[in-house]
Amino acid sequence: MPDVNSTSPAPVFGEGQYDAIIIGAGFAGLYQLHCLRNRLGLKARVLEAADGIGGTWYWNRYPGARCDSESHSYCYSFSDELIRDWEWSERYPEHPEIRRYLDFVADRFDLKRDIQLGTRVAGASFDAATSRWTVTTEAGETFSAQFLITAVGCLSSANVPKIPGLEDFRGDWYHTGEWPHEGVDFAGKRVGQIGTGSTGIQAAPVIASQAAHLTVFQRTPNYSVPAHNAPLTQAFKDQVKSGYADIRRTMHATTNGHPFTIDDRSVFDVSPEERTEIYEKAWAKGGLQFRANFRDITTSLEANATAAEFIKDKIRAIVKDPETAAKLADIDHPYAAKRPPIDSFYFETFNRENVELADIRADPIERITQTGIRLQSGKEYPLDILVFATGFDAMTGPFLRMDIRGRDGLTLGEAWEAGPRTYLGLNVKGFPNLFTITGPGSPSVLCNMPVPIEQHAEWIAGCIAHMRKNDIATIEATEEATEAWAAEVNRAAEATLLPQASSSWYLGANVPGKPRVFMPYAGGMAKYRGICDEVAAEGYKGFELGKVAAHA
Ligand code: NA7
Repeated sequence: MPDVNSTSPAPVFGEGQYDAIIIGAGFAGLYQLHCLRNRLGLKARVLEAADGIGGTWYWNRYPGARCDSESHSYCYSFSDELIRDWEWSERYPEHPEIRRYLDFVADRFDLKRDIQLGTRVAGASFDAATSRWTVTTEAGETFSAQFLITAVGCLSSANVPKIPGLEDFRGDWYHTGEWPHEGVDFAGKRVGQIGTGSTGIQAAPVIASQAAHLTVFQRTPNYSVPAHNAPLTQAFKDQVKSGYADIRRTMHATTNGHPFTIDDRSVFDVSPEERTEIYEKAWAKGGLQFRANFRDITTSLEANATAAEFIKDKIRAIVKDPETAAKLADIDHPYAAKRPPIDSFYFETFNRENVELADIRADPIERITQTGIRLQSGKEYPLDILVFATGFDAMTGPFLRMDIRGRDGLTLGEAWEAGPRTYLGLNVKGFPNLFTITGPGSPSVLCNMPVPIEQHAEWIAGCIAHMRKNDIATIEATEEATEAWAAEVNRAAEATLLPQASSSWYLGANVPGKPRVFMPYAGGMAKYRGICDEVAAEGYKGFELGKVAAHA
């Protein structure tokens, strides 16, 4: 890792003048502020649209919202003191506990005084004459900074599909990613939930337990493996604290940044009986580890089919009504080619008297009416509440809703017209001194998020330290490096089954009109970290470094 401790004298500032503006106060923004201010001594400010810190966990408060990564790995790993002093209560942390954790971190490192809440960034433009960014907020405030760092998250721009008639609906409707803080009272209500991704699969069992009736509108059936969430035992908590160095090492050495390794065996190295036994054990254990039982589940269709069939059999065994079971198990993509959900009694929920599955792939929604949803067949579902668990304009959405302009007024929207183009998912050609934490083209969403976030924040801090030390004013990806990285991102995706899920948000396919480009880097976190380190060690190869005085 580059040295983040070397500093050069900080420049003198006027009002609104900063070394760095960081957009977003989730996991990424908080740690980036810590790296830049507490370690490098820079003047940095975080601008956050929400009225509280927490990023995705500030917004996602829907029933059942919890992380799919295990709590002992869904946290910062840079500080042994944090590991020592924080205690998670459950195997998978629920949203309020994650917010409490981030609050604890922010207080521990005295971050809040440099975080400006309730401040939505409207746009930013780069001035080549001064090598600085001017950042404007929706309220009309202006900030100037040498570096602009986006910590905007990958899944923060809610996707409410344009289904005709929503404006006529007389009931209440909500998107899971913008859930009211006071909660929603489902008691006695007829609820319709559109969407069966990770969110819908978490929400449905909880909504069903509270509402009079729930209809789940399913377009694409999905795999899910039990989470087996439970309170953590004291023995486990002690083991995590005493063995954290090993856990961190594993998270840094694995493809997905999780605290478990992928078995080196092929599906076909074992007999069918032994394989079933392995899958049964994995099912009983639960969690995202299911796909790590064999090395080829995510790369070979034949290998994948064995896991897929196992899960489909489980669905058919759990769900009592054969017709509903058939609809739930009629899955059209390889297991884990879309983000694999984990659940707490999702399939069991369809055995409840008050739950119904509507197959909107067979019979699509025609429109939303004043009183509910009408399908093309004419079938009507009367509803009091409509829940959109319809996901996000992933990865590029949070960027493109801001007006970001680089050299010569080039907008990010223009630069990404045919899909996002970045170098390492860290910078965009034409946008000097813009750093994009977990940006498109980096491993990001394919990983346990704190791991890629820490790696990016540290790399960016190291890069800025290098620039300060060597009197470098600007850094910008070259066209050649951008082109080569796009080829590497494609190559890495093609080596997996990931591009084979045609409706996946990894491809931008969930948002009509969005360019279909496989966005995250699928080459693995450990490999990616090595590439970034090498780029830094070789004097930031692939970047053009400009020597113009930056902070006049
Ligand atoms: P996802 O995974 O994008 O799931 C969204 C769901 O909503 C999915 O089932 C979609 O079906 C469905 N959807 C989206 N638009 C429509 C329309 N127009 N009509 C019917 N159904 C629709 O989002 P999640 O919030 O569940 O998960 C996002 C990530 O957050 C998750 O992976 C974790 O990383 C955390 P489709 O598959 O497009 O047919």
